[in-house]
Amino acid sequence: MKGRKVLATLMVIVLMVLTPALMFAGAEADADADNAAEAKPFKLAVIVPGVTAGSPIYEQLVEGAQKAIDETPGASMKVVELGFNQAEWAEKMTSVVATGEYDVVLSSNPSMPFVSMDIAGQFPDQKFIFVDGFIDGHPQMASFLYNQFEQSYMLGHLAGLITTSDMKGANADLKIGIIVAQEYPALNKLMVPGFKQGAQAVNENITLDYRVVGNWYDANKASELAKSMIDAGVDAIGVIAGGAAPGVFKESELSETYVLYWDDNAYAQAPGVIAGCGALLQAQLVYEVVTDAVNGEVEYGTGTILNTRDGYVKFITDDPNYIATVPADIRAKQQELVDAIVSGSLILDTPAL
Ligand code: RBF
Repeated sequence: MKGRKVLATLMVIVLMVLTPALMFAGAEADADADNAAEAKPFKLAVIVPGVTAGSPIYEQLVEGAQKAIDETPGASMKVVELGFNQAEWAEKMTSVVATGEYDVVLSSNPSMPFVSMDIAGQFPDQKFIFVDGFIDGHPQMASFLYNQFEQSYMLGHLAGLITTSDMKGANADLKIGIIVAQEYPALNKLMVPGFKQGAQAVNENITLDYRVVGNWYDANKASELAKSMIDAGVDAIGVIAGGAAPGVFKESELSETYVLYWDDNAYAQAPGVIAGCGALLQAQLVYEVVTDAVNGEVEYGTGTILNTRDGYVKFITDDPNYIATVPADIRAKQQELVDAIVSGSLILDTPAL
């Protein structure tokens, strides 16, 4: 009996000693699993809502993401082009998210937070980052919107300077134009008003001829629209039309009129015709934000607006084609405006979307 009691006591002691150790071992195993999950290589899905080639804003999206991924050992990314049929975008995006493979889904344009809203509801663990778009307060989403009013105002200001000038091809009519691929809130509330107000800051009697292509690829249609505007007296045309833009370059070249271009340095695509380029530092922004995502430093639930003062929105004044195309006195006036916006002495807030 006594021996049994000792044995039982010993067993209790052994259990008391071992149990916490076993529990601890279990906890350690869990921690290992967590570490393994943390160590799992970062995977990014880059969703291009359209086609990459011909749209600098998308080319920069892919470039910036690739740079960040290349710098991260083991990380990888997949680029998925959604194509030009916007009715298919949500379905194509869903099939990417449904794989559950991607730590972050990255996309670019103002419609994408809304295209993704239901998908985010169905997949509550999926994180999304949107550039060139705005959504605030959604816990799965972080967004970055450029101050497109500023970019458009700077381009419109140069269009105003051109149409009131005696530059070759500029006529006495105070008419400028804008050719856009499609209408969307950021275009109607930020870009078109910015372009018009920039021009009217030069001369308040300037009028804006506004035309819509209907898609992001039809260069022939864009060319026809440009011709009809130019025939009506327009001598400076802004173009926001992705792959359709070269149609406007061609028509303006034939008629010796001028083009203003958004998003990137495109002067060399039509020297002497493209008189002004805005730029968004999308590759830089995407590089930074993907690097943050890899390091778990993105603040989801936030919407950030980036201004010219922050260095992410620009008007390009140092390109040789700009200097060759636009006379020095006009460049000086344009520089004054750009400097005022960069320094903050002229504040052009983004109107609400
Ligand atoms: N910009 C492009 O350059 N290429 C495109 O294919 C393109 N597709 C767009 C589709 C939608 C639904 C929206 C709302 C915008 C699109 N944009 C595109 C415009 C882009 O977001 C941005 O506003 C302009 O490039 C001017 O910076």
